Amino acid sequence: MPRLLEKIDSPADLKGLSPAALEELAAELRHEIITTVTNTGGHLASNLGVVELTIALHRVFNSPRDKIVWDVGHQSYVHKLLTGRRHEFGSLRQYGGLSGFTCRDESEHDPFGAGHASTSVSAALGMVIARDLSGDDYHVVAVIGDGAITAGMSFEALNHAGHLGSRLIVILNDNGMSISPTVGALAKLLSRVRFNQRLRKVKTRGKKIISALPRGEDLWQLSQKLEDRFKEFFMPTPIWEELGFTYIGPIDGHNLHDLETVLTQVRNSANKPTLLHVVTTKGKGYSPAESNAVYFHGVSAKGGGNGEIASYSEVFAQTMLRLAREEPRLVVITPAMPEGNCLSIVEAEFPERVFDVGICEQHAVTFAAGMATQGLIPVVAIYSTFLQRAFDQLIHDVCLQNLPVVFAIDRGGIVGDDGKTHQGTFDISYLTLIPNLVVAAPKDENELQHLLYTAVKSGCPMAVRYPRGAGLGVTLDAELHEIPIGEGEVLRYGENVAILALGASVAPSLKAANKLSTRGIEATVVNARFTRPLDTSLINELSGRIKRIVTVEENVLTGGFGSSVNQLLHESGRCDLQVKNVGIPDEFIEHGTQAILRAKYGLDAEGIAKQVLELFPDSVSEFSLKVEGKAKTA
Ligand SMILES: Cc1ncc(C[n+]2csc(CCOP(=O)(O)OP(=O)(O)O)c2C)c(N)n1
Repeated sequence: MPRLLEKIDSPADLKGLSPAALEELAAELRHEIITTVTNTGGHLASNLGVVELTIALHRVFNSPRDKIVWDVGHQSYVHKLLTGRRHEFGSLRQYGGLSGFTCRDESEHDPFGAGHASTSVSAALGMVIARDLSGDDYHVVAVIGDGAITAGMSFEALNHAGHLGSRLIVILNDNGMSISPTVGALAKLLSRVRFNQRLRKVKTRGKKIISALPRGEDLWQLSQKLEDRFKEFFMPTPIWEELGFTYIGPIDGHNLHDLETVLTQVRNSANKPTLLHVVTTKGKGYSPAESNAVYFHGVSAKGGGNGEIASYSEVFAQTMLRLAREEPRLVVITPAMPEGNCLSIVEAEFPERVFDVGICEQHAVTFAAGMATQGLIPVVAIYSTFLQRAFDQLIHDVCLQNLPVVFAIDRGGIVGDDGKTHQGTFDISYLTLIPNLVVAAPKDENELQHLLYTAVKSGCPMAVRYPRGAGLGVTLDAELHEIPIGEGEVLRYGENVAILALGASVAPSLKAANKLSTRGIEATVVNARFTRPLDTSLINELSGRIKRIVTVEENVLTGGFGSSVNQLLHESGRCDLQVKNVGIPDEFIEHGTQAILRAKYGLDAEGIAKQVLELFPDSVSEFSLKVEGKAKTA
């Protein structure tokens, strides 16, 4: 029998379905998501938790006229399946396929693109004001999780929305989880509501009142009645109401009938900011994900990863554990990413020295700065893309005061399947311009541990940036040692060209040099290690003897490592050189595997060799023929 899903080409096709058909559709959606995402990789548990909520939203509201703004966008797969993208769903997160997040270019049903958390209420409020100024009357609904709502930006937006008093609907999708259990006082408050037995009784009585209401009764009056009657039980109400919102809930996010009833009421009667508290189960309907929502928050693509070789994140965590044993002042801070940073081993031994601060990157950095003023040695474990959020905190709170905070920057460079919103291709640029900050990138996982050790010992602000994924499989030294700050190393000698490579680009540059050697071109390869300060004496010495210089980095060329080298060469008056900068062009990088993207941007060995060869015009055509020939036989 054909699936119901086959007939859903737009949200309009949902409207005539019976309750039984909707239940059937919910099951089909879950099945589709489980089978696809276990293959493509992606955010599994979060999507399974919002199946009924998404169906109800699309039945009650009229997208794209009404705007549904998904926070983060990682839970938008059901929305994608219901808004005309089901045929392409198998291409989720694949190169050239659907994005794993909401994306304005992808569909008119995605009024706001996302990937980073906690933007939905601000964006939705902006739409509300645009609507009101233009005299229109569509609805704007922000859907935000209990993790994302803890961020400062969400509170700034809620505060402003309450102040403006305009008609905005915020749905709090409360599953008690961020990636790990949500942290903080608000999370505690919400969990009291979810689990308070007395409140459950109140909910049952409240439901009876709702069903007894005459049709069309004003929702505001309804919530007043409930509030008057059971005020002492509605613990979270004061918070939202003090912020200027009408609070409704909590309601069961897997009961389609209740969801539709309440959403319809909200749609018809809300005339000010309204927060609807919906309780869902992360991973709903797939028992492995329900029982381990942390593990199933994001699953890897089939065949992805290299289980044998330790990842950079694992080596980071092992090093932290080792250093924490020796150095009692060391503390580690993570903004809601303890799993991604593999911090469980450190937390298990030093629970009082690992701080998950929630999705609060700005707070994480200034919190660390405060710790450093009192003699602690804070290590902020953070993804490159999320540190962008805390740029001013880096400058104003850490570097301006020259405080010894260590930044362990994971997922630097091309990250792959998460795409445009998550590529770590800007950090070298935004870090290099900050006075006092040392910026380093290891050539492999062994050097990572030494650079982390160096950073902890350094007594100054220092960032160590490393890539996503498995290391190179090199042996990890038993003893840690400091690496002199600002010192690069020459890994290979050759007189025709000097390749100065940073971090993850060192290994492919060495391979490229070997390829070039077969063409009679001998390259010096330098592991730059530091992009701030640069190894000026080494670069000046090399540029004095070698007339062709190539820089390689997985970062945008603007303001990157190559740009710093150019500046140095310019300042040193080396205008007689041929210089080429290899890196990311001035654009946002799509999703796709790291291998595909590195090949596309010429950052693998083949691509680097090809670009170096452009400095040797006489050899180019012969070399390209060779590369093409290889590709054909491969
Ligand atoms: C600024 C930022 N920091 C961290 C993340 C990584 N991240 C993606 S989803 C997520 C958890 C979101 O939790 P919640 O909002 O409760 O949604 P749920 O997955 O539980 O439905 C986190 C921390 C991010 N996307 N953006």
